[in-house]
Amino acid sequence: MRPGVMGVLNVTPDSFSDGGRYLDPEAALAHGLAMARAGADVVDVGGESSRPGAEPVDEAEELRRVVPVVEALAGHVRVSVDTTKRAVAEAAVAAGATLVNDISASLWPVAAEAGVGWVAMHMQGSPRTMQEAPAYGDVVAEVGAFLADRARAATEGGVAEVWVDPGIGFGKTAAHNLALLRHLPALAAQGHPVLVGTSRKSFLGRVGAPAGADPLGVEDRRAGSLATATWAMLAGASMVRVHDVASTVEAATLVGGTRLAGVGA
Ligand code: HH2
Repeated sequence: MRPGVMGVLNVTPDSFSDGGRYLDPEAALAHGLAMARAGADVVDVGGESSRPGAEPVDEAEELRRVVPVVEALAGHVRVSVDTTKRAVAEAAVAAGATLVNDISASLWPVAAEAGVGWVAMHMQGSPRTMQEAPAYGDVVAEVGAFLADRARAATEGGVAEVWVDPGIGFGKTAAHNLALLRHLPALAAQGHPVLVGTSRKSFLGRVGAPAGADPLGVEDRRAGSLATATWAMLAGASMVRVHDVASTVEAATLVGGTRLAGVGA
């Protein structure tokens, strides 16, 4: 079986890569359906940007952005809601979302009560300040221990489907991100399915630029996005969160094929 692909649908004016493009519900629905047609297994609907420096959005506004889009998409594809607010998670689940994608790693009680899945993501600090001075003793060990603890709490609390996500770019330097990618097999070995999101993130622009050149802009990070998504899938991620669904589905299919290669051949 191939790894899963989660398509990003930001219903926001300020997301770092697609901000403003899908704020109109009709445009959001059309893009969500297009990602489903391109093979997305999940469409992740978010109404609050979590890019570095982002300002929080109030609850009423986030509900207004997210709920109609979740409702319209839910009959067509599995929908997750990308939120840190309990009320938004509850409303999105009531509207048909079956996965709570939680960058605060705190909303498992919503998932337990509703009988839906939950993603616990690691973040150091909060989006407003997280990239000012990220620091760890051992990033791989600390992120792994945090996620194991959160996953245990959720499992004991009755959540049947628990995902863990190292939170690439969330309070992490480029070196931290690369270390987490390199050591994904250890995270996968903890026993919960792993979700990874590298798509178009700024470390790709810094690491992927030619020596001495300026960092690559968002639109020039597609190759790095696909390379790191493929790396993550080969290293044990069960799903990757991406903006460019079609190319990633193709890569996921190839990764799935290599897993079967030699079996009965
Ligand atoms: N990254 C972003 C948002 N949500 N959720 C999970 N589980 N993992 C991630 O890596 C992750 C996430 C940031 O990317 P994006 O949604 O494209 O941008 P913004 O936060 O500016 O809306």
